[in-house]
Amino acid sequence: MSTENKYNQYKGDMMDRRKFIISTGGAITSLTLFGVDAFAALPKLRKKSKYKIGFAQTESNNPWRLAQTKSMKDTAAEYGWDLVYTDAAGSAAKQVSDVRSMIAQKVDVILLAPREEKPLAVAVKEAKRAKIPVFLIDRNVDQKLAKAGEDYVAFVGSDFVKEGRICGEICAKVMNGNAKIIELQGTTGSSPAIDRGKGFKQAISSHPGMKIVASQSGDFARDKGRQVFETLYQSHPEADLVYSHNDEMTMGAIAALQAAGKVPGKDVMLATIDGTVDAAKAVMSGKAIVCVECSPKFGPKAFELIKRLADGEKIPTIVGNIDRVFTRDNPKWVRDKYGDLAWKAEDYLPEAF
Ligand code: GYE
Repeated sequence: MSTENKYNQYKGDMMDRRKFIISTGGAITSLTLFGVDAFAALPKLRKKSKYKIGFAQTESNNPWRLAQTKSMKDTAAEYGWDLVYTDAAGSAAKQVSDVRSMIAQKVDVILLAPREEKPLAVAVKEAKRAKIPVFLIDRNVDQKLAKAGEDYVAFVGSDFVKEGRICGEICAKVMNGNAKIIELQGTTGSSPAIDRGKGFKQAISSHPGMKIVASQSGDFARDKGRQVFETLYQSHPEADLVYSHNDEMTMGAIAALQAAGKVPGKDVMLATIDGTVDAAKAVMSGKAIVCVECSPKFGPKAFELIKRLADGEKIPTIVGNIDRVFTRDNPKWVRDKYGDLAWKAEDYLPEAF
């Protein structure tokens, strides 16, 4: 679900709940049906000169994650605040226990990048019960299980549906509405994988010639992406387009194509998301058609939000990133469609991570 739709659904759910409270006359016995917790206000943050911030990372096996961790550590150092950093090493279960240990250490705020949408909702609710405000950074949780503005302060990150849609729109145009597509999906059950898949499908739905012939998870990782692509391409040699949910898997697919004697950007086109140095170079050399940005540099934004929370400001439930669109030549049709967001990959390169 898009962040916008999630927000609308959230608003709708709140209305339904309010109606429910009114219709039951606010009877406490009925409220417990949903768990009293759901109705308690978000934890507040006391004003202090120094905080202990928990940052629960998902894994550290790709440049995106490393850049995100660096951004958090650098910003904490700048502010002079303590950072309790954990790395879930690719395990949602470990990430839940990482959050529990942060609760036990009585951190003031938790910044959580939930690896998967469902399992981490539990941890979010436990933090709320311990009266620790949580910001979800870069990935979201399932809104049926935990809600922004109610169980956690806000989701801070990109509109993944939009990222997928932009890839789909550009691919449809470049491929003249005809392509046999291999989709490399991100981590199963993660919000970017779910929403990037959705957005791309939305965009190609009006082009009957754009067909996804195979789709599988490469877990957002380079070598897994390479292996998965190799297998899918062997059974679908007719594929002429790869839509990959992140740059690392794209680099894996490029390696597999080259090993198979194919020319990326000629025999098979690629569309990718993130904005790593490697992907920017792949766009510049014509190996990939487009790279849609998804910045990992969350430190300044996250810490600013913590200050605003302590100041008693009302934080919006979604704090969105603005993602740019990188192509080799930044042609007019791309500029017409995406305006200021349309960039030449070459001009972006100095900022790439
Ligand atoms: O695109 C990917 C990373 O959650 C938005 O996770 C993030 C994604 C990012 O592993 O490279």
